[in-house]
Amino acid sequence: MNSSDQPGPMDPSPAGIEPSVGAAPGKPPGFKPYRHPAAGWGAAKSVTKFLVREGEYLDGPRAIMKMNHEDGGFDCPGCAWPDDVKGLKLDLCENGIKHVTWEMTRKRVDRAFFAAHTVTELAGWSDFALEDQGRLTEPMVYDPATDHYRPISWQDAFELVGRTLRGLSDPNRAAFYTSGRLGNEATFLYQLMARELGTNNLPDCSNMCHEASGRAMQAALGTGKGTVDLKDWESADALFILGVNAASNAPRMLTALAGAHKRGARIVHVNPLVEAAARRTIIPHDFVDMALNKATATSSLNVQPRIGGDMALLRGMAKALLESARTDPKALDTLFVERHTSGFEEYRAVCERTSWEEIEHQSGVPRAQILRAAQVYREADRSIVSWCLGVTQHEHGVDTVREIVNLLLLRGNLGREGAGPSPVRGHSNVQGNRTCGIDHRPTEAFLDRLGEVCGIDPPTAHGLDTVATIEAMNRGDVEVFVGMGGNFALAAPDTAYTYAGLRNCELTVHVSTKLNRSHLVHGRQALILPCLGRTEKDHQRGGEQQTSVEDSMSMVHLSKGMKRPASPHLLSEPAVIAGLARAALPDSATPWQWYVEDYDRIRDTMAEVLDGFEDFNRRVRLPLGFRIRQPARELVFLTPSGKAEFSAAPLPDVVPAPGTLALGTMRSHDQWNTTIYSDDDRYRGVTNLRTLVFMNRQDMRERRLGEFDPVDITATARDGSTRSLHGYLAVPYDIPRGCAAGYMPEMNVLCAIGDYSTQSDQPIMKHLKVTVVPAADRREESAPAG
Ligand SMILES: Nc1nc2c(c(=O)[nH]1)N[C@H]1C(S)=C(S)[C@@H](COP(=O)(O)OP(=O)(O)OC[C@H]3O[C@@H](n4cnc5c(=O)[nH]c(N)nc54)[C@H](O)[C@@H]3O)O[C@H]1N2
Ligand SMILES: Nc1nc2c(c(=O)[nH]1)N[C@H]1C(S)=C(S)[C@@H](COP(=O)(O)OP(=O)(O)OC[C@H]3O[C@@H](n4cnc5c(=O)[nH]c(N)nc54)[C@H](O)[C@@H]3O)O[C@H]1N2
Ligand SMILES: [Mo]
Repeated sequence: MNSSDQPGPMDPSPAGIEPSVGAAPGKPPGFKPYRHPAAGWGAAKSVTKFLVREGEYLDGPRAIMKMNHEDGGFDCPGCAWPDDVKGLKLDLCENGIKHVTWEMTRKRVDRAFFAAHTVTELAGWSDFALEDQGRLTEPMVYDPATDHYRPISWQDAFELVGRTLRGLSDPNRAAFYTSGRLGNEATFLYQLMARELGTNNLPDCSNMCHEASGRAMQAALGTGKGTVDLKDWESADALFILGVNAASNAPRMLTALAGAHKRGARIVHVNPLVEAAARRTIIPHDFVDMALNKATATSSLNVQPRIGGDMALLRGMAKALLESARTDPKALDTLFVERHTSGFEEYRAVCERTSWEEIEHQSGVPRAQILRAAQVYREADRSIVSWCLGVTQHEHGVDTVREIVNLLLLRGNLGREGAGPSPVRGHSNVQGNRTCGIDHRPTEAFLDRLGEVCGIDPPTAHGLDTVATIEAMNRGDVEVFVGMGGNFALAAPDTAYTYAGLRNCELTVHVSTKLNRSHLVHGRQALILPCLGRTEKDHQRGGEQQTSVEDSMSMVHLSKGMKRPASPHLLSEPAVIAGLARAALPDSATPWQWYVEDYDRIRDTMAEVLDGFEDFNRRVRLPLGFRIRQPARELVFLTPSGKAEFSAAPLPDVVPAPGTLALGTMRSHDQWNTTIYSDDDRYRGVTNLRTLVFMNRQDMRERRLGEFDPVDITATARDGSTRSLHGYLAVPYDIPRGCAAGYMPEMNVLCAIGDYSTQSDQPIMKHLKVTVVPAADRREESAPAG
């Protein structure tokens, strides 16, 4: 626990940005390398502490027994890792439990709370303190006269939104954001509402997350998704895990890694940091191992490239493979390459042209180690490459994911058991959101089907993504912002600029479960619309409803809440959307209310619009749901050539200029995106500290920095503008020279709005160009923000 649960005055940084949580005064920060296995008793202890703090030690475990069940349970909102197909019903993790308990808290934010605190006062609270107030209970509207949120009826709230939307000169002056929690049925209604209004302005958290993966795989394989499932994970001979902190962010992957190790598969982790999942683990539901405190290794080889060095490393592995093919006829799957791919010769040529010197320099990995990784790959019959944000949130994220695919194609690691690309998606339904229509660049085929089935005339012009929405709000081109979940103000890059954009809106609307920063950084008019969480019963006219979600491996299944709603005034997300739509589109022929009475009706329409959703209502009720057809898995490539496409991009220059560092922003173990549970980061050995920067010891020595010395961090954007954070503490860490790391969302202050990838439009959140200097060197004129 930390003192940030004590509301305290903000410390306005030069950019006027409130810090999130910092070291607890009176509680000195700690740093001691973590030497225990991941998960195991450390996780069990942490869960117990958390349940006690939240007062949920009775209901918490009961809910957890219901989570991720084959039928009747709700889908864990913690991450998008799939449920075990072999009927193992209790593949739980510490962070999933924390996430669920956080939603189920007994604490409430009611009208008395809002009457007692002005918005200006709340803006001075830490983000932890805001969410820690508990669940929102009724719709609230901002009253500028008193600077308080006050209650408003649902009807009046809908009418306010409807009126404002109807008053816009152009529907493209509104933007509809989605955070990846939203169930499929609500997602479908949401995009239908936006398109019936006449806009494709559907920014989503994917724009900051896996956009690069989707674009790369679409171009290479004709599908935006991974092609493997858990069964494949269980039969792979080699697993390559790039740029993911699995023990914290996809903890159930530990089960797959431990299982792989036990059956003799090899596991290569590629990460500038050696994260906990790259060492060893004790799986909590493995009772024998728990009792004996017996850890299983989860890594055969750890490779630490520089930040952004993955593409060069992958290129090196491919080059090594092509070189060994001269003497080893089995190194390449030539038959597969001939039959199923196009562009191989160009790719071979680019690999030959790329020198080992360049590969070593750009990856930061010695050739001998690249050869070892290549050997693991060459010796495996079946390989899976898995990745997350360490690969995507870069300028060249698309090229890097394509290089992953290139490498897989060379050995025919596609379309057969135990092999293929496997991106680890983020939010529990972010993949389902895209499948069900949240896309600012929808295909014509999708729009045609939608228009035909739903009797609307959808707009064809592409809409705004996250970055473009922020820019448009600042220009005054977007006047209404609707956030369907999430915490846009903090999750988005360039905090000061994003705040200014939201404040420049005529109306901001947030559909949320908990109070967060985005409610306080608001437009001239503002609404907070509280909704049911995934753990709660959703009762509609047609009885109790279930919603469907899609996991990282394209399995679609139902989720059913079992808790009594946090307040009788909450509406489900589909009901909120239907209310908004009816108010905004009074002449709509869409049967909004009828849909909400029984979600089977929404699913019937979805079955007609969405590819792979035929017979949706029946198939989603099968014990584990159903898997969306994956043409690439069947070696059917919906690409222009009808084949899997190699790409032959040159290596980008990712080496930091002298005196600068490449800084990656990431999550701690004790947070869920913008929700911070505590100031600890157990697996990295940190206690009571979030305002830190991990640095290589030599980089620290060069700057005459010792452990916990305060520093100023200044990022220089592409346009030359600078943004700074002051008083962060330097922490020596096993990270390559020239690299640094720290926590999101606080470090979004440093991430310029213009610094997004030209390949994916994703903000480059893992590759900020910074200087770090002792805080004493602070110069007065530093850092005007964007
Ligand atoms: N408990 C918990 N679970 C979560 C979340 C959460 O916040 N908390 N968030 C969810 C969401 S939305 C997402 S998208 C995922 C995010 O899951 P992750 O991708 O694990 O998220 P990050 O914490 O950003 O960590 C990125 C990892 O990339 C590494 N990295 C940084 N730069 C590079 C690089 O250049 N190359 C390589 N190879 N690695 C690099 C970092 O060291 C770190 O290990 O997790 C999901 N699950
Ligand atoms: N610098 C930096 N910034 C990043 C990242 C990074 O790695 N570095 N990662 C990016 C990534 S991968 C992502 S996905 C985004 C995340 O961005 P978002 O999805 O916008 O943020 P979250 O923190 O997940 O949203 C938390 C809020 O969601 C609401 N909520 C929770 N459950 C529900 C629910 O069931 N329904 C509704 N309606 N609301 C609910 C609660 O009010 C809570 O406050 O952040 C991005 N930002
Ligand atoms: Mo994400």
